[in-house]
Amino acid sequence: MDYLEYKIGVPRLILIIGDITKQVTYAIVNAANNELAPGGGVSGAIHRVAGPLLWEECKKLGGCLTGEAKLTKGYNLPAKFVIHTVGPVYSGKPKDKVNLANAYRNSLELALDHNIKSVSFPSISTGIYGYPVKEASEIAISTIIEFLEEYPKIERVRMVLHNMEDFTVYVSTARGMLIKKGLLKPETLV
Ligand code: AR6
Repeated sequence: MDYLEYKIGVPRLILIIGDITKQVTYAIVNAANNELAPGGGVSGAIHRVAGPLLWEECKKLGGCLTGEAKLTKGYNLPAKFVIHTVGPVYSGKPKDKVNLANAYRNSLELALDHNIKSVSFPSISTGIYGYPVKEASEIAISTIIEFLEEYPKIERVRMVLHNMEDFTVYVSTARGMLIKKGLLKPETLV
């Protein structure tokens, strides 16, 4: 199984194994750096598919602070917009959690402000920035669920995991949290 969908009231939280550059949602989120320069990982892949005009637009934005988010067009991507956010470089300090939660929340707020109804996230900070996947999944999933409960105008949030290992971790975190909140009955688990 490489796709799971959970209802958070009316909105859906979707966990999927895949490539963020192929997602057909209004916006995809880029795990960017403070300069919003192409870089490697997800960011490199997004810039490659979007084409050089994405970097041209990014250059004009004056960078992005850790935990904040900025919007550009999607150019040659299937997504209409890219939300660029910068996760923390993992240090093991309490501020990592705050910065990672801010990256998810500010991305969703930007989507809401622009009437963007569907968003795909990669697993921010868990690649080059070294954030342990289990810890990061708890922050990602709890922030997304809380946001969707508060703002059901966003219809779909997709977490796009790059491999089965990360997907399994995110599924286990999401199930645990949804059961605790009474949003998923243990006997309906898949
Ligand atoms: N689709 C979905 N997920 C992907 C893809 C893809 N095409 N490619 C990689 N991943 P990373 P970070 C996963 O390193 O840790 C860049 O150079 C990957 O397996 O892209 O936030 C930026 O410019 C991992 O699980 O982001 C920054 O300098 C996750 O995406 C720095 O890396 C995030 O990995 C940001 O590091």
